[in-house]
Amino acid sequence: HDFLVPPHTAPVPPEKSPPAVTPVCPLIPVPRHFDRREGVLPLAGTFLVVSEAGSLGDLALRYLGQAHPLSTSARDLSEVTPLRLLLQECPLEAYRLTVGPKEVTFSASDAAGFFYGAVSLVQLLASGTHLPCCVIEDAPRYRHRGFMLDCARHFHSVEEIRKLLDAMASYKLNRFHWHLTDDEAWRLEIGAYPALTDIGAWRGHDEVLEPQFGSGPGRYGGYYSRQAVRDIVAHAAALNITVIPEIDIPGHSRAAIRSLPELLAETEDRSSYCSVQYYRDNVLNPGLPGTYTFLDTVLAEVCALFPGPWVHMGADEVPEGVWLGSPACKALMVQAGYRTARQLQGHLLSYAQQRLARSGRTLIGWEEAAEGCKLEQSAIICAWTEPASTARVRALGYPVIACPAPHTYHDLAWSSAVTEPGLHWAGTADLETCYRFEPDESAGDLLGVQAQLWSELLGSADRLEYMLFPRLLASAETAWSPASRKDWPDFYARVKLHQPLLEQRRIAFRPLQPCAVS
Ligand code: TNX
Repeated sequence: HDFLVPPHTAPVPPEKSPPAVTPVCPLIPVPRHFDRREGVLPLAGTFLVVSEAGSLGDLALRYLGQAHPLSTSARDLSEVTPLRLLLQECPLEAYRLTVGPKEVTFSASDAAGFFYGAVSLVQLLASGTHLPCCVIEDAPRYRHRGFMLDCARHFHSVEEIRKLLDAMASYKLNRFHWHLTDDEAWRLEIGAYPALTDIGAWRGHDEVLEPQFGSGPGRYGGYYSRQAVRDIVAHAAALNITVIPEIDIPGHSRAAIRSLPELLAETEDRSSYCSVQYYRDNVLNPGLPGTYTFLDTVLAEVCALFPGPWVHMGADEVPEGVWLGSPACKALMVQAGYRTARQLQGHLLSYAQQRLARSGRTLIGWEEAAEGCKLEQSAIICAWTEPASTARVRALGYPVIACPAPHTYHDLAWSSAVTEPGLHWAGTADLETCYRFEPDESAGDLLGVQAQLWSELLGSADRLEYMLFPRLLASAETAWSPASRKDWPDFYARVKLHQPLLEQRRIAFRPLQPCAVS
């Protein structure tokens, strides 16, 4: 797989760090307004909660309660710090947090706003026994602040995913895009098709899924049971995170095809193609009725398991040459008046879109889904190829999530040093490259920004965390903070403050490099 092989590189200059500054505000992402006031609030052992928020404060208090003891009554007022939750007109997800010399107050108008107030307060609590007096007024830049994890190429445990969800929430990310299927494996238990996980969830074990391994490294992998999915969805919901499952079709489907050959094979198909990752048998066939039965069955179970409003259907990287030698596809083309493979892909995706719409779900797709031009404009597109593609897809009329590979693919190597693990196909991405990404807003409203972690090379949790942190913090700041508040030297200094917090979370992050002045 040369896709996975790093290019030969010359010696790499030491990484640059920006000039040292002392940040005014320790928070990541940096809030819209932060006014440092005179004085400090000495923290008592317990917060005495006085709330007029009712159930809108539940998420916030549950989150806060894990960091600091809470109570709703006190015998001795000197032993508690009053914490007030006030309802106040303000935009969705926005909050105002006031740390006064005697008490903490936060106000918001929805559960998410109170939750993010609590998230900021928990970050401030990390500064020690005294909180700095301050007033914070904050609201997100984007509605969609995503993180995509590829659990297909390598299986990541439920425990690891919970840990990542916790980290996401503490940096105010709110959408977990869960890449569950790919060529290498199928990770989601589907009751109607046990073979999908009996066969498709295991790599390296035999000649069926991975003949290239020969006797191979031995069987490895795993899948998410329906109960595991429910646990993850519930854990995410408690952190104001919506889970977006991805079933990647029609390309990247080799594991499904090898697991269910009776549904998806057409022996007379003379098409010949090769995917970016060198697979020659990884694309579903839109000309076969079995493909639609498969989709109906899988999507019914997906909609039953995932309560969120979105389902991602992939649509990336369908190789050239596919379908054109398939009699079934030729028949469909004649019948529908199609002339290109793109139209066939559009046919399949719009079928999925209609199927999802009947269950009240909106389809999301990678950039290539926009190119068939068959989809209803409610479809949401993840623009991934390069920063300029965001505006291109917007111009086609679709709402867009900016996911440009050179800045938001955290599987890229940190640098071109031969010792750095990671992919190189879209360049390398140090913290500054990730941080300096600014989405192009000229083409209109953008739903948001998303970080991606593909996992071809992530065989362990340590490796995963090394690639992701602290780059995820850079993506989170771009997704939440207004462009005018972003400041690279200031961010760098705040990441320094956050390293001990990442350590406390037992995250195997890549430490900031102690190095030369720029
Ligand atoms: C491209 S981005 C892919 C993935 C790979 C990734 C590696 C996209 C929609 N497809 O299949 O894992 O590059 O960086």
